[in-house]
Amino acid sequence: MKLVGLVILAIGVASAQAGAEIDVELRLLVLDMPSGVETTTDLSTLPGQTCVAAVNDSLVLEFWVSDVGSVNTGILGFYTDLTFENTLLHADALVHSSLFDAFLEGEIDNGTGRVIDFGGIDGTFTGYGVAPEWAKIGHVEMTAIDEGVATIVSSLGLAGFGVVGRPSPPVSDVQFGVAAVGIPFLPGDFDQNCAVDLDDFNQFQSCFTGPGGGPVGAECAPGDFDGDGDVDCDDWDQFVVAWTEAGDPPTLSECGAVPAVSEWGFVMTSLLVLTAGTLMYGRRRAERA
Ligand SMILES: [Ca+2]
Ligand SMILES: [Ca+2]
Ligand SMILES: [Ca+2]
Ligand SMILES: [Ca+2]
Repeated sequence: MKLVGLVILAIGVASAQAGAEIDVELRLLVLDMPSGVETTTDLSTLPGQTCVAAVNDSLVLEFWVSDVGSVNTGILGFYTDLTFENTLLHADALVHSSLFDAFLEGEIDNGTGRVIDFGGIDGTFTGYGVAPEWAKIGHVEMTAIDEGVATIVSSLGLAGFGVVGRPSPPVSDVQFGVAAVGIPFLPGDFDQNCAVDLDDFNQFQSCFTGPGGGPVGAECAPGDFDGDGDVDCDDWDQFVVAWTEAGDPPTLSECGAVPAVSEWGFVMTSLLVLTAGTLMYGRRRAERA
């Protein structure tokens, strides 16, 4: 069965010159429970999407594909591999959608933190997911097993992918999805809305303790990026990196502005001049003595 899938879809993994645009896209969605639909034109409207789970919570990872870009004929089939942190997540079951219902494949390996070749082919050979439509390949039922930030990364499975009525584009034209789950929270995201924005900045500021000023309560735990019990400028450095909005976060007065490169250049030059001056002064004193 797998061989047939390979024959049909092998062209999808054939190497070809890289195209300029994304032709096929795979998205990973983390939800509290299965969305209950298999096609949609707006993934953001699916209910129950989340980026956090408590230890022992079950969650669902859905796989959605769409034939996007300028040439869109529909997805005939798709097989994907996943990697995830097996110390944080446990994959329990694979559930295929009813769209890609032929040549079903998929295997869970919790020992290495992988889902292998999960997917199928549309048995009617008509295809699904011509943009703006998205079509669901299926979902993985998972359990959060320990605290941390789990990252789930998808790539192309052995059986590849196929599109309707044209050669499959090169895999370099496929955009693969990633997802993150904070167990029980994502650092920096105090209000658990899956973004690190101005509301979170305000909370970071009010949680600020300075070095060694903790311990911090649960409401301030998302601000303690390095887990050393305080919320200080070391944590601020990581908050700036975690910022998800356009531009930079506001300046945090306690940590000062990060000097621009040109200012750093001035600071370093000043230090060099001072150091050189001190050395010369010291040498002259030594010569006089
Ligand atoms: Ca396309
Ligand atoms: Ca937030
Ligand atoms: Ca600290
Ligand atoms: Ca800290």
